Amino acid sequence: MSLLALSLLALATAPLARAHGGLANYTVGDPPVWYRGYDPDENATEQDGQSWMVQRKWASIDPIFSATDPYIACNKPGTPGPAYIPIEAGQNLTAVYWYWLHPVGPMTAWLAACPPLSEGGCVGVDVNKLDWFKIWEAGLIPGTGNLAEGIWYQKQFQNWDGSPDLWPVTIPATLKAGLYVVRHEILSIHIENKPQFYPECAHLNITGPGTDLPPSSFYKKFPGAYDPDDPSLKIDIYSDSMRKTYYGQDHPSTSIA
Ligand SMILES: [Cu+2]
Repeated sequence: MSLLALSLLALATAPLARAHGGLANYTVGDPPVWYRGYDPDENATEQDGQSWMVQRKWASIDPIFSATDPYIACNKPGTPGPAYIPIEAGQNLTAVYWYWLHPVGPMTAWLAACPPLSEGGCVGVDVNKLDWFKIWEAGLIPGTGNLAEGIWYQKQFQNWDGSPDLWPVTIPATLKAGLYVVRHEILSIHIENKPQFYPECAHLNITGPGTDLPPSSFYKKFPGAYDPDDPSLKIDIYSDSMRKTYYGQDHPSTSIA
């Protein structure tokens, strides 16, 4: 690892004793309505099975290191709560992180349709069998520099003034109404050849007049969406060749706007 990499790591980890981070809350609308997520640092018995729980349980802030790990879908253990965030197609769903440390790697947001409530809704689904489609992505911000020294969205969305880090994603305006699992993923690639996946999932009740779903060619499984040998996962961004180029990840955006 280069000196630059080491100094970036030191910068990123020095201010906080706790490492990593995660998706703590969601907001909808303006003024925002807040929805509490799961908090691995809080007492599990006060959260498990609670009627208000919209997020799938993630018991640890630690990353998932393998693209083939079944928990890459909705983190571990990924058990569902019974509640849904109500949101209209075309509105923003904002993911709230109380802090985020890592600076480099892409961020993506995905949806997967669930059966109707009468058939179990999103509570009854196997998240490894869902058809996921990507609705949002951001990586290195164009014009800010190369992989190592440029500014990634993952770094740009951080606030170090005590305010939360906000990640707004628009629900596609013409999306078919119904129940969905939303999956936010931060992929951190600051460590050579050791990608870190940070996924969290929640349940949405999306309303609106839309009827669209993307064509099935956009659907991906988790695991399955990523090839562990993909050069964008097995990567040393601090290497000399990577300072100049980047192999983009092969997971295309959906066609619905
Ligand atoms: Cu971390």
